[in-house]
Amino acid sequence: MGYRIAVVGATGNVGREMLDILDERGFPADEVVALASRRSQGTEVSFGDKTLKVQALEHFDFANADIALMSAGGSVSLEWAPKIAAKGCVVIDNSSAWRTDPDVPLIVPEVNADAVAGFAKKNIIANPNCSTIQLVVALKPLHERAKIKRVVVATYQSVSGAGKDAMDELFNQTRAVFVADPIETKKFPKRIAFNCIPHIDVFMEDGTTKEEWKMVAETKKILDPKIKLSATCVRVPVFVSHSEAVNIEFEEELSAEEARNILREAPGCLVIDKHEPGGYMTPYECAGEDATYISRIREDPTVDSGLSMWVVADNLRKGAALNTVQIAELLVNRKLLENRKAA
Ligand code: 11C
Repeated sequence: MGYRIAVVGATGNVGREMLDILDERGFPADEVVALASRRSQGTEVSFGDKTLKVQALEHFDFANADIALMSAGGSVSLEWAPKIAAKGCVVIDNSSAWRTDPDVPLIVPEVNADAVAGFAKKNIIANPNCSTIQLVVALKPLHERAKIKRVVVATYQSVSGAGKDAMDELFNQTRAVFVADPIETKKFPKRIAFNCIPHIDVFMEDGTTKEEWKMVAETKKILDPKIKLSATCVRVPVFVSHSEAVNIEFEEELSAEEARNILREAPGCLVIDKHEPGGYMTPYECAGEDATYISRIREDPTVDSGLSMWVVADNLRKGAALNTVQIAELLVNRKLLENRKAA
């Protein structure tokens, strides 16, 4: 039997990727419905070699769907996820709205697949933040071998993480620089073209940003609450793919060579680590790819057991849409949808 899938937020960056990935991976769907706000009703989106007409979220009866893949922002999700779940449709939500709810599992299939069964309490599963997903995919196999004590990470996040308008802003500002037009700033607090902005999401009381807070809270929930993590999140003038410079301190000894071998075998990871010019992954090359790429793996001699590395992934795919579809595949492969009830 095939499943009925609703993609909520189908006209956004991530919604479109969800449709592509459902098609590419041959997800066992009898029917895929594209939903968005009333404003987008009637817009066409591609699904493989077909075109889907976008329907209004408000008019769709979710009793007719098994899974809703949602990427429509936190406030839409807070309002709609419980309503959808109450119809017996399982919501896999890409926003930050449900991630810290103790009754909602926060899942990266390569890391904590078994926790998915907890979805039954609310019929909602949360997809982590993009910068967290690629980090925990790379950390998990190393944590299993040598127990991570502390992580210090600096991110280099692409503008697609802030949506389509943000991508247009980078494009328009870059063009304006070349033709000497005035630079317009709307989405970002400062010019992003030929610049870096050390600020993603809102500021917290302690001077960190919410993006940094999310990396801490989500890593603890997904991987291990004992891991200490300090993050600095930076927006860079790259269209797609987030990069991270990661420094890790372990309880047990772990050489760079062993870490490289562990990561080579780890699910979802691809090691590109030649110690020569160009022997590493960059975000530009990573766009459109599914793996989490790990490069520049080296020992940190300033602590008893430490490693530094460079981690890159496509934030719209592994950081969002692909991870969401992988969670849906988990539900199907583990036959978890069969006996579900309305939440
Ligand atoms: C960014 N990581 O790059 C953000 C986008 O909590 O899901 C995703 C925000 C989130 O701006």
